[in-house]
Amino acid sequence: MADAPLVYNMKQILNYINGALQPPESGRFLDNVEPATGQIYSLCPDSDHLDLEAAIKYAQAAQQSWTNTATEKRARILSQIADLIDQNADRLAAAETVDNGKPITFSKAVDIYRAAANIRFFAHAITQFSSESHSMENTAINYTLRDPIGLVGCISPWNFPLYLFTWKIAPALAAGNTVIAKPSELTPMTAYLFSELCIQAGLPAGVLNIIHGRGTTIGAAITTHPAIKAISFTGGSQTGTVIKKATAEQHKKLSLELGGKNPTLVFADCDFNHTVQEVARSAFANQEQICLCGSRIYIEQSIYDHFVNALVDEVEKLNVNDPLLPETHFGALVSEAHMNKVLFYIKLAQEEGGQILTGGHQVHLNGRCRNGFFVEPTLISGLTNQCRTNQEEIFGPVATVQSFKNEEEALTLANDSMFGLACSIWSQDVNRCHRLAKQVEAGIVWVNCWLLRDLRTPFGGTKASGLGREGGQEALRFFTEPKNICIRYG
Ligand code: TXE
Repeated sequence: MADAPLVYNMKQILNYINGALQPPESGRFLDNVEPATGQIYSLCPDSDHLDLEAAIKYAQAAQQSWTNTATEKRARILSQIADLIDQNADRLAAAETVDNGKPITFSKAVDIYRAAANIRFFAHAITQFSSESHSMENTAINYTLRDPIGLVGCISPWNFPLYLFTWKIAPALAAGNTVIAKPSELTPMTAYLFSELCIQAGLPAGVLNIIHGRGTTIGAAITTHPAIKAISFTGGSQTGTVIKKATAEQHKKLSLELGGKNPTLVFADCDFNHTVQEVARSAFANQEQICLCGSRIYIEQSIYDHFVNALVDEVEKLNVNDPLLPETHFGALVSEAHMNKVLFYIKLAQEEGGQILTGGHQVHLNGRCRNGFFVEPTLISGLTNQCRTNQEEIFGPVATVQSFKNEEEALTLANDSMFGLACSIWSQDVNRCHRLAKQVEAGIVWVNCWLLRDLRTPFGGTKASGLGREGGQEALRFFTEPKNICIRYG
């Protein structure tokens, strides 16, 4: 086992308010546990309304000046922050792996790389952001203003801590809003390190305020505060419902990126070896703690046995180990509670009639990770589509396999879900792929690929998977208010 760097041993994470790092007013902190060891390694502020009121005061004081800052200057400051992320990539990746439990190679190649890319993308996109005019010949001219909303709230989850945090705050800041952001209390570290980079980059005080703490206390306070005009949230569908209800009477603008239970449709004419590898990756990347993971795998009957055997072999190559080791493919789950939730679903799947094809157990490592939260990647067959295992989001290393006879049955199985986030289709028949992609109930469809991302595209889902879209122009339009002005002449 690697002698892991003692990253921030018992470090007190601080809030970032009015351009300064400061403890919560209450002086209360939450224990922050390293998933790979099960040990408390740092302390997260347990912020409350006193911290929120202070942040709102300073954000409002900074609002006009930030809105009036030239777009190019806002873009330049954001680009400087992105450059600092790149310069600190190794330190941020190590911190992400310690805080979340994901493999260091994944933190570096995906999380931290994408955090810088998110900021750089919106620093450029805002300089290209335009609106429209509509001419009523010889009568009037209409033009649309898209001004920043003002003070907005961004609440992000633990599965991609810095990646999804920057995915929200970048368009919000680029569009000229001031922001109050709350990362997950399970993974606060990289947002804290990010605030140090914001200070270094010269982001004006009060423009971005990062308040750490529990979702049910400070998170709820942010979503319902009347001074905060819009909320961008990523997290569980249940929490999304709570936020919708809590803000209903305020008619607050909401962007909700929620859960998923995504189908993978594998046809007999797929590129077999490539599809086996990619379906295994889409099922178990990030310990399957990705809302886009393909956890319901449907395989055409004629290749079912052959494909399932090959898939089991592929999954069994995944090395479950200390996430700080470069050779590790599969790290720890984010918390003991989440590990127990996953183990509950594995037991439930067997009670529902499922057969474990591979995995199914908690992994007990030696050395520094002996008390870590590790579960084997688990593949289960023999379940119906209607069982809880196939209907509920587990968000952990559990995927199921089922067969289908034809395209119609594949589509019916895929759409038989309360969720509608993503889907992947594996077939060389281009007409079929277009036909199915059109009919599948999802916001994102990949054909012969998975998680291939163009940041300009709309990102989000339907049904219980969310409300609205992030990404590209969608994000900039969410964080601005359209106003049509009609001027009569002649
Ligand atoms: O999410 P929560 P959790 C799913 C996944 C997971 C489940 C619960 O199924 O098992 O959600 O995960 C803050 N008002 N996804 O518990 O609770 C919270 O502090 C305001 C899918 O981590 O939704 C955190 O910052 N904020 C998702 C954030 O919301 C509240 C990724 C997410 O926490 C709040 C993560 C409240 N009442 C989980 N309650 C995806 N789509 O990728 C909590 N929070």
